[in-house]
Amino acid sequence: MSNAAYKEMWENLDLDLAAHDALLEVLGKFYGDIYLSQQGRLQGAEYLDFVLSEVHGLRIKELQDAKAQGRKIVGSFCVFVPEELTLAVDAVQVGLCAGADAGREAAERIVPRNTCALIKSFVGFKLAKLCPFTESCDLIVGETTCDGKKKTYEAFGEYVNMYVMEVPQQKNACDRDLLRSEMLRYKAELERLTGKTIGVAELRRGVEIVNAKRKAIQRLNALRVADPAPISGRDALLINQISFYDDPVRFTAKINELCDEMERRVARGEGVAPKGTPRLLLAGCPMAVPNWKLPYIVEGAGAVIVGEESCIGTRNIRDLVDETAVAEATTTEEIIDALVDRYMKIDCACFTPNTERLGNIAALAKDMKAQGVIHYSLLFCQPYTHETFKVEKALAQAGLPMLAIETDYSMEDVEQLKTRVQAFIETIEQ
Ligand code: BJ8
Repeated sequence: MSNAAYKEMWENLDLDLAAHDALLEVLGKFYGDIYLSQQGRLQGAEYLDFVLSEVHGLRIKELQDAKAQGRKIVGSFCVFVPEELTLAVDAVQVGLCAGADAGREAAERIVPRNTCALIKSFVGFKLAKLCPFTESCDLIVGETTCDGKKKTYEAFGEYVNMYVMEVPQQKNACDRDLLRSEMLRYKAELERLTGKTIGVAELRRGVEIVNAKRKAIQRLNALRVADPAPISGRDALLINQISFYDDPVRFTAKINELCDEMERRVARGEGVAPKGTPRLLLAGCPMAVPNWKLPYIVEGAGAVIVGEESCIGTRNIRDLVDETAVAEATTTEEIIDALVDRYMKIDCACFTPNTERLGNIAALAKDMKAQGVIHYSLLFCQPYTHETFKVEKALAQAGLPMLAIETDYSMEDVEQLKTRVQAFIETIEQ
């Protein structure tokens, strides 16, 4: 459908139509340059192109239709918000993290300038009336992870229906208890929001859907071990990004189809870049749509990205909820225990200490046959920037070179980044 066909819907959502049109135009051009210009893409990438072209159109229409049927829309900014519970009340969960500079000035009216670009972006999108996802939400769930986010939610809560979930900062028994009680509190909040009760069957179904989604991305990542790489890092990142806002059942089916195609490609020994192309792993802060700057630079410089150690990447899909425990459970509390066990494995830099992450990055780089790691921190992101030093040391011990990059969503440093990335790739090639 054309944008004109959605105009009424966007008007009803109180978007700033002129600014929104301008945003879609820039996004379309950016997507064309970064994605459609790629050689040797999989045929299944048509799904990605379609979802992206309809990101503020058809998908928002689907959300509106779901609302008309009485379903609720829940927005989130973090992989700690358990989609399994959201699905158990037949609500729709969408990710609201944003990856563009639009709205930055508006955001700086309510959050400090030295706040990371990801936070400023979701605040700015709301204040500048640019985000139909945020406007579609009945509830927005924040979480107490980094200081930037938790203080922002206080200000953001003046504009949206906000609920904040407490996330522990350590991994002792008392922290597990805290997360468990927070899952139960979130369950009660969802039941209050929807007037539904979550029973064993509903929660099992939620786990089934989310585990299937994670398994599809695990399958995709396993295929990326092949050399030549069967998919670009850009497309793999896009798949991870889309996993946060497309319908989970449709997403899983489409990604499994794409994996079938990748399997055939691997069997033929074909890929998106010649065999022997330098292989790199990206690690660090999440890259939300349309933050494709660094992958574009890296792959434009002649390397291929074979993994993303980030929440819009492996951190969100590495661990599944234990299906045996869920099958044997007779109460919702037992299933919640299985959820807590899974969510406590998340190695976000907001934890202290966060030593598992160091081993996990080295293991992932080894599994993916990466020859180097690019550690990516957003400017003003304290948790990930702090961990840069430890990650570099751990990777050096594992014999892997690392390049540390700190950047934001602006394009001002593109040339400088290109030079640094090229030099890093040359070192690897030598
Ligand atoms: S579990 S990584 S999704 S908190 S980049 S806003 S950390 S200052 S995003 Fe995250 Fe959950 Fe952790 Fe994952 Fe703060 Fe850093 Fe900004 Fe960040």
